[in-house]
Amino acid sequence: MLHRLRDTLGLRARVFDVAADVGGTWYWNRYPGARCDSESYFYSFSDRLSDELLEEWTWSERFAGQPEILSYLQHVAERFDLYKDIQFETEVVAAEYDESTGRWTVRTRDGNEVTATYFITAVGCLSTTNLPDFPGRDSFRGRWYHTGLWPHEGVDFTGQRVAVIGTGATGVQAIPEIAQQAEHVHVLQRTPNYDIAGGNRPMSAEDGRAIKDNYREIWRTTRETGFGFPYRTPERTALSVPDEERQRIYAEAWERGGFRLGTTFSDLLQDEAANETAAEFLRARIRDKVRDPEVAELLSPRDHPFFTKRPPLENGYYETFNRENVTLVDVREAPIQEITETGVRTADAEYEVDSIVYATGFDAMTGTLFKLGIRGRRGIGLEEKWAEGPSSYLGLTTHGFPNLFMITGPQSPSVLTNMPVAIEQHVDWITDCLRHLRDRGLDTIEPLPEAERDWVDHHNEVTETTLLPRANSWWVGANIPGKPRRLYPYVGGLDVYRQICDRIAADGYDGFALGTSGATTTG
Ligand code: NA7
Repeated sequence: MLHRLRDTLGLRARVFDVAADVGGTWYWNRYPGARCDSESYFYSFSDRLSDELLEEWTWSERFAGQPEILSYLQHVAERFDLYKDIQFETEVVAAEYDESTGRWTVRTRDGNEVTATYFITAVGCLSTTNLPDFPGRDSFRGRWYHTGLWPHEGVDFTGQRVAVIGTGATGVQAIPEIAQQAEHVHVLQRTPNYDIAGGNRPMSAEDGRAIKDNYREIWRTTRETGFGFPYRTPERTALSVPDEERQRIYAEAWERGGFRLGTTFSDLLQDEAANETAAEFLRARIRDKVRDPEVAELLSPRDHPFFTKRPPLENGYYETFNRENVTLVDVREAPIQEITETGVRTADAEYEVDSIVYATGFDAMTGTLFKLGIRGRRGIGLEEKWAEGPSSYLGLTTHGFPNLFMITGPQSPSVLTNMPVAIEQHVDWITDCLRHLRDRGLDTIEPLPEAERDWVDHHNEVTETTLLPRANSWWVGANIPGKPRRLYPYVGGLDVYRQICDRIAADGYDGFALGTSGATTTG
């Protein structure tokens, strides 16, 4: 976005980041095993940014680890001379729209402020950590860590007894690594997930070359698919093929690794019976890998359909439970009651440990937006407007907050897709929009209330055609006490979404009021 604003549009732009360097998620999440669940070659900037960058950067693994992604992002920031316009270690604490001037005033924790015509949030979807408020949490005398705020110097668990709370995508990556060091690991699981085989491996020179030679086609496909992946979901439905054929299709997707399993049939997210065939395939893989049948059963999800919570990718996770030094603890049956000075007390036992790792996730999608202290017309706060849940136009803009753009905001496809493709789509759309305004001597854009209502209605209708509302996932805000239960990302598909956004732009920003700081017209 900075590159586009500054180098494409010639605008003056300033980026604020609370971190000390670029990287976002890949700056903060330095826990052992941190790795991307999208394949490296399409979890990166596309040919929209630079063919040269694609040619010169070579990924070492099929799924890149955190250090490599961070290096990549640092490389990009240097290559495009971005550092000079990014102000690090600077937390935005307020962003207020002044109706009399039509400008935003952004205040930072260190007491400085800047004013701007446009205010764009690029805060990621998973950047405010969720630390459950267990009684006694602060009394623990050992060390504790949240995976999303991991110490930069790393942590040595050698000889330690460790409790890991949480078995989402993060816990599933960290647990096998911690188990290799620690004397004993207690894995405190509330909900088992359908973990898919990751199939990570080094990238060979031939793999790398083949990908580079095919990049044009790869990126084109990512822009034409619902999940932003370079592979398409076939039209076939799960129950339209005989069981044997279905098993073969699942097994082949499983062998290839990654999210392909979720794109084997077109109706897995809509049809419960179809979904159950994939769910049972995955439960059988757990039984294959875990020696103790009781542990295997405890690791097998029964309470929610496949892919209604984000399935983690696993590389050795299930086998970890065959180790002598790893114990699975069911904290659904016997919930965590308190953190004591020496460990964790559940309803039926006490676990004495030296360290606690909270792999307990994030206040997703709205948590960080609310922390920015955004106020629009009449001083109304975004948090106040969204007290019952987000209301946006395209997940990009919201009425009452002129000239605010939210990259991968709630009600946009964002976390239900391959993020870089979703981010680039938003960045392109915002860039085109600002150019449109400038070319017409305009400088104000705000969605109309009725357009916003229609978008929210459409978002809700699409949501209801899927199984996603069934699960207590962070996608619906269920992980944060008191958070309105809504599907936060848009599930209509990035391809469909892109077409809608393009049509709105082509129609002169249909559903928006456009104007100058003095006056507005309806687009
Ligand atoms: P997730 O997916 O939100 O996982 C958090 C885990 O922590 C999950 O297993 C939760 O159980 C568990 N949790 C949270 N609060 C509690 C309490 N109070 N007691 C017991 N267990 C708890 O976060 P991740 O960091 O793993 O992944 C986030 C995303 O990052 C991931 O989806 C990818 O998109 C990348 P629950 O399932 O709620 O019962």
